Amino acid sequence: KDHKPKLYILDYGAGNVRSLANSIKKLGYEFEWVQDESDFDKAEKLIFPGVGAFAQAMTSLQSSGRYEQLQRYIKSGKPYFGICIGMQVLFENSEESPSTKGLGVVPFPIRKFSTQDSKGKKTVPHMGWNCAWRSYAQQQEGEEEKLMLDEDYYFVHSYAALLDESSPSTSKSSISEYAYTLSRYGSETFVSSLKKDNVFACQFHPEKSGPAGLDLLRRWLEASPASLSKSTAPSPTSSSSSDRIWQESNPDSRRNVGKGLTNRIVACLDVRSNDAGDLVVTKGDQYDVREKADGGEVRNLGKPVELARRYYLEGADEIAFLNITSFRSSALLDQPMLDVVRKSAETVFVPLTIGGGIKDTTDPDGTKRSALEVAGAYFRSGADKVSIGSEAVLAVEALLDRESRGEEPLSGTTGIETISQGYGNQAVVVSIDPKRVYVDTSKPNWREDEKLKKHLDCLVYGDKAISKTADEEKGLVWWYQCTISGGRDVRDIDVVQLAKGVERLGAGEILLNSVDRDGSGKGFDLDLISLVKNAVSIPVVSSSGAGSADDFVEVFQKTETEAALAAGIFHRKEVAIDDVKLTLEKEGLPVRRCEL
Ligand code: 1PR
Repeated sequence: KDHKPKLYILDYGAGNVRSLANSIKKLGYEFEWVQDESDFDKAEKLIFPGVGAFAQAMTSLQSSGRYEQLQRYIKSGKPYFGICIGMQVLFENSEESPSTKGLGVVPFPIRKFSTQDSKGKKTVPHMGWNCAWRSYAQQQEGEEEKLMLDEDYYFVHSYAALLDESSPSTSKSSISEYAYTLSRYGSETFVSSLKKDNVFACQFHPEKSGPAGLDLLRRWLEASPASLSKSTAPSPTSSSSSDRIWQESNPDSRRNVGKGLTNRIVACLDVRSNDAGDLVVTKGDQYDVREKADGGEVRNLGKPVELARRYYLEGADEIAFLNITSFRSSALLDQPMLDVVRKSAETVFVPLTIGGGIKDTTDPDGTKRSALEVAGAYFRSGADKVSIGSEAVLAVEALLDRESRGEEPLSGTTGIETISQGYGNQAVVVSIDPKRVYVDTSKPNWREDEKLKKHLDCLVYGDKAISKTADEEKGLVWWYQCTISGGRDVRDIDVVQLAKGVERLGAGEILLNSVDRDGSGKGFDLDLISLVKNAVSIPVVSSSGAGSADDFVEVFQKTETEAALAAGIFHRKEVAIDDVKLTLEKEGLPVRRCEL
């Protein structure tokens, strides 16, 4: 009775599979990694946590001989659980790589999200917490059999099984036999999970979806192979009845089904060694982290792993660690920092970002380490994304320089490029530390100033020639200058140039700080955020200056930002994460609420 089916995980070496391993261990289950063909015979259940790109996944399955082995395993009727790319490989093909064939278990294509929506520009990748509508098949299940409940799950992907009623082969009814849940991003509807006989797969990451994701994994792990392999209830075929069934599936859900992507709240931990050499969470004002009195010690607001755990339990949608003095040493020798990520990933089941020192480095013994290697060490420790700061500024300067000389702008060698190629662009965040530079408008013809002209891009806001709330008459006009090394050095490049440049290099997200607002509690710099948000199509996390829950309402109502980050108010327990979410919810702004 107590026999636990032998569980195997298929890993092809891309990205963070440690989180899945941690989730399974946390749920009290053992597993083995698939090492050779015989493991497919021994496996009584199999999970394939695909990450990265479709073509890369398929090519690696083919070159290792796993393609046929996996196909045979699925045909054998034993339970299969695919995650993200592990779901997409089941499909016919993907727009991501039209010449690469999928496993063809689901006769349906994978396509790219549109970057335009009825509201205008739409951010791709679809990154964050979104809900799933239960399908007809799911409604036929008893409470015990259900794999998913009405919760939000964490998604990060640019391609999906998109429904398109204009073609019979991509309509809702053509997929209703397979679809377990549907989700919506903007005006597009896609299959967020599927279940057909022994195959279950989800587009989101259960191992990163907090208690809801752990619950899904637990239900699948607990279910007997026989019950998981039962043939699926027949689905309605007429599109009008399936429409009704999808939409009325959750009449009394408190989760406001159909609300779409939620506004993300990120807790940020700036980490550095204090004067005694211990790694502490610190917090500065305008990047100065030392106490003003008492001998000017580094402010100590707690221990990194403990604080990360606290924020997970309090409902943070993501956690970011910034190793703020990392540029002084080699990241790979920084074992305490790798240890912080490793230990945090054991108890934190939402996405973890790690920043600081992600660049090409040389160890004291002369060994060269590429940014890709450094990032790889963090991914293997449990990070989902790496954040690149100073190096991103230098990389964009070099890109603009090559472009101005008429050369190929993309060198293919920068950390942003190599890491996004190896692990997908969703894994690469660029952290920007801009500072306002005020312009002396008392000078006649200040707009003609040669140096300033270069930054006109930044000074242009919509149809105005200056920043939105800037007051030209009072001489309050500014642009945003980029800095490196934690705000210590300024560079001659503005924030819009940088944001556009890193998007071209392959960054998947921007973490937008403000040196002026950091630690001030004055609220987010809305001008800065709109400026950057309008310049790029990738998600922007707004950071610096949060002083109250209302500041979060303001940033989500007045800008198009996808996420808002705070540090000081959370560390000092001035505002709880759930209070921020409650306040947002009251204002009709969708958020993920979870009960632990
Ligand atoms: O340049 O790639 O090694 O990365 C270094 C990273 O460390 C960058 O992401 C940079 O932003 C960060 N950093 C460097 N020095 C500091 C510092 O504070 N002295 N911190 C620093 C950045 C800003 C946010 C902060 C928000 C919210 N701090 O991390 O959490 O401003 O704060 P608030 O809510 O209290 O206002 P590289």
